[in-house]
Formats: sequence, structure tokens, C-alpha cells
Amino acid sequence: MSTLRGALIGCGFFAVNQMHAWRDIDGASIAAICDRDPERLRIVGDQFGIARRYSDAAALFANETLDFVDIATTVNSHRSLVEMAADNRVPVICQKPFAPTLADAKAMVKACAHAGVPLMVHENFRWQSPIQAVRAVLDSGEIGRPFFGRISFRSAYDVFSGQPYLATGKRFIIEDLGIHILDIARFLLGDVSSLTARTKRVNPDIAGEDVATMLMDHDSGATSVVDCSYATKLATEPFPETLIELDGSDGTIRLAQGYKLTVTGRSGTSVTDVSPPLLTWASRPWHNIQESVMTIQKHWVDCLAAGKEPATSGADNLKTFALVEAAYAGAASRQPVRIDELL
Ligand code: NAD
Ligand code: 89Y
Repeated sequence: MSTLRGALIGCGFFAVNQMHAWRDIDGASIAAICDRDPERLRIVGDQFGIARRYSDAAALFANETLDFVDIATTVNSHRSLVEMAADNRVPVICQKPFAPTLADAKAMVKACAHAGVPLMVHENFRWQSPIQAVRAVLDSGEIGRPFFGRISFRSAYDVFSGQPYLATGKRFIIEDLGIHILDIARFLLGDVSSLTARTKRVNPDIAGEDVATMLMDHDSGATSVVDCSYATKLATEPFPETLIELDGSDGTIRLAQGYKLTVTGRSGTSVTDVSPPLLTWASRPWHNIQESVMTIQKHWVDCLAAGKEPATSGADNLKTFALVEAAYAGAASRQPVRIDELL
């Protein structure tokens, strides 16, 4: 397989994980980087030995011949950068949250489709190995047809020290973290027809909501509860674990804190440790997320090579993004929101 020549735009806090993963993935490498902050450009360029550096994305596209671009900036720049990639006919990965609004997200998907350019959203949580293990049990038929799910992320981890912008936006936990947990609910139980939401801000030092509880009807007939909190102080801090309860016609799945997977089903009960591996460059507790960065980026390379649509394509992500919009609208109105009316 020939090596795909990629560029990374946005050399901030999270991009370092993406750079580590690109360095370790066969079939792709990062040839150029871009950041409008010269200090970040220097730090990441020096750490990963990338000589071709740009402070302006337009100059990057004008001067480089690229097989793909990986956008790791924060949300407000996503639409213009994805559209720039489409205009330059360069396949593009875009970090979550995909866009500031669903209207922007739809325009981005349209621009890439019109240009014939593959588009993947870096929606990595469903790629975490414990989540993939849950999905494998569902696919095995062991618990029969799932009728209930609870997908839960509750923590008091200080995410603001690494990502200070999270404290300042009007929207916080649903847009930043809930988006992943809602995507996991879709990944496990299928698309959603209706969502009811309640939100709260417990931490007085931030601008947005830090607690969200969502109740969803899935097209499959299953009901799920997605609950997220960054105001939950526990005896053992679980960050960044997503905990899962699934009840099916023939049994149950429980993914509990400490990556303990208990399955009760047609063949009895089994308890497995599904802890993610600690990659050489990873550090606890982020290793779970870091492994999924590696996996999703490998998936992108495989999809480009095979001409396949990525599982978390832009088009797929619209259905997750619609849940985010529905959650904010439903929390404001205190009414259920129909998802098909948003798409
Ligand atoms: P950050 O602020 O640390 O880094 C963003 C970088 O992008 C900055 O260095 C900034 O100078 C640069 N930048 C912004 N606009 C630019 C532009 N137009 N051209 C060139 N450079 C530009 O942010 P972060 O914490 O690294 O987050 C980046 C994205 O990653 C966010 O969307 C965040 O939600 C996401 N994120 C994802 C995960 C995950 O697990 N998928 C985890 C953390 C963060
Ligand atoms: O930005 C968020 C994400 O995508 O995963 C965890 C996080 O870093 C903080 O909530």
C-alpha cells in the first residue's frame, strides 16, 4: 500500500494524540502542519519532526499536494476549513463537534458530496475497545433483542485545565461530551425518533450546562437514557469511562467502572476485563480515548484505500448532531423533540 500524504490543521491540546497515532499508522503520514498560533506550530512541528509548517490553511492547500487533511481545530473554524478542503478536492477528517449548528453541518456534508470528497467526523468514542466489546456481544445475539439502554458518563474530572474554552461557551456538556455519548447510544441501539432532555449548571464558574439527562425512543423500539455530568464527585473518579446497561429479551450487558463487562445471556453469565491497552505514547486516564484515536484514524486509512464510506462519515454524524440540537431545544422548551423534523 502506498503511503497517503496528509496534513494536520490545528496543533493544540488534542492534536498531539492525533499526531502520535499518525506516526504509528502504516499507510499514512503527516507531511505538513498548520496552526495560526506560531508557538503551537513550533511545539508540534519540533516534537514530530515536521518541517513543512503553515500559519494559514489557504497557503497549506495552495502549496501542498495532499491525499487527506485532518482538521483538529475548535468548532468555529470547522465549516470554513472543511469547505476549503472540498474546494481543493482533498478528503477530510473533521474533529467533533462537527459544526456550531446543524445547518452548518448539513452545508459541510453537501459541500463534500458535491466535490466528491470523502468526509469523516473524528467521532472516536464508539471506537473505544470497551464500547466495541459491548457491540460485539449485541451482535452475537447473546442477550436477544435489546429493549432498554442506559449510557452514562458522570465525572468531576477537571477538563477545564486542558481545555479552558470549555468553561466559556454558552453550550458545554451536550455539545462537547454528550455528543459522544449520544453517538454511542445510536451505535448500540440504532437511530432515534424522539428525544426529551433536561439540563443543569451546577458549577457556578462556567457558562454552560454541566449536567444533561436525555430520554430517547429508538426506531428499533428500544428506549434509552443518556446521562452526562461533569458535576459528579465519586469515590473513584471514572473519567473518561462511559458506563453501559443494556437489557435484552434474553439477557443483559453491564459495562461497569474499571472496564468490567458482565454479560448474562443464553449461555449463562460471563465477566470479562475489557480494559483498553495502554499505547506506548498514552497516559492514564486518557488512554481509553487515545486508543480510539488510533483506531478511528486506521479506519480512515482503510476506508480511503477501499473507497468505502467511513462509519462516522459526515452524513452519519448529522444524525448524531441532530440529537445535540434536539437536546438543547428540548431542554429549553421542556417538550419532546422529533428527530426526523430536524434532518
Ligand atoms: P485547542 O484550542 O487546544 O487547539 C486548537 C488549535 O487550533 C489551536 O492551536 C489554534 O491556534 C488552532 N486553530 C484554530 N483555528 C485555526 C485556523 N483557522 N487555522 C489554523 N489553526 C487554527 O483545542 P483542543 O482542545 O485541541 O480541541 C480541538 C478540537 O478537538 C475541539 O473541537 C475539541 O472538541 C476536540 N476534542 C476532541 C476529543 C475527542 O476525544 N475526540 C477530545 C478533546 C478535544
Ligand atoms: O472535549 C472532550 C472530548 O471530546 O472528550 C473528552 C473531552 O476532552 C472533555 O469533555
